[in-house]
Amino acid sequence: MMTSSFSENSSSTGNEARRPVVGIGVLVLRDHRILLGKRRNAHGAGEWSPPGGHLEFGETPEHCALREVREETGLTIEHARLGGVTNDIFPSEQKHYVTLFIIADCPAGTPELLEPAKCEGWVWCDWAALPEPLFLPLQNLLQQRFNPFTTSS
Ligand code: IPR
Ligand code: MG
Repeated sequence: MMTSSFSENSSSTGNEARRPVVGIGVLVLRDHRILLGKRRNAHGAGEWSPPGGHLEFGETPEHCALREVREETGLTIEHARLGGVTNDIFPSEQKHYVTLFIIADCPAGTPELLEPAKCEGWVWCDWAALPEPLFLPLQNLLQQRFNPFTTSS
């Protein structure tokens, strides 16, 4: 049975204008840590999220990951590879994302806060002790028991 978190039936007419969009979340790995920042001024404000953003028309997920991490942190990622996929519905914001998680390595460099209107700051977080609250796409990924450190590529 098809279910929807939105009040209207998702099969009704008029939903073409509010189809899900593709988000790219980037799991930037260094040692046994990932890079997270606390979101601000958007859905998930106050929640810890990896860098990432919207897949642009004609762009590959891997290139989007490289671009978003550069734009948001100044870091250059390496060996970008596809990780998990989540279906993320934000009923109160009327947003629906399908998020592709890209795993990437980043052996060097200090993250800079290049979009301070969108993030409070970047922190390397131990995968075994992630901060809370986590942004919904990352929560959903963890529910799948996904582990970027044990995923082969
Ligand atoms: P922008 O384009 O503002 O960076 O988008 P976003 O950070 O709201 O995109 C969210 C994608 C997630 C999974 C990091
Ligand atoms: Mg972003």
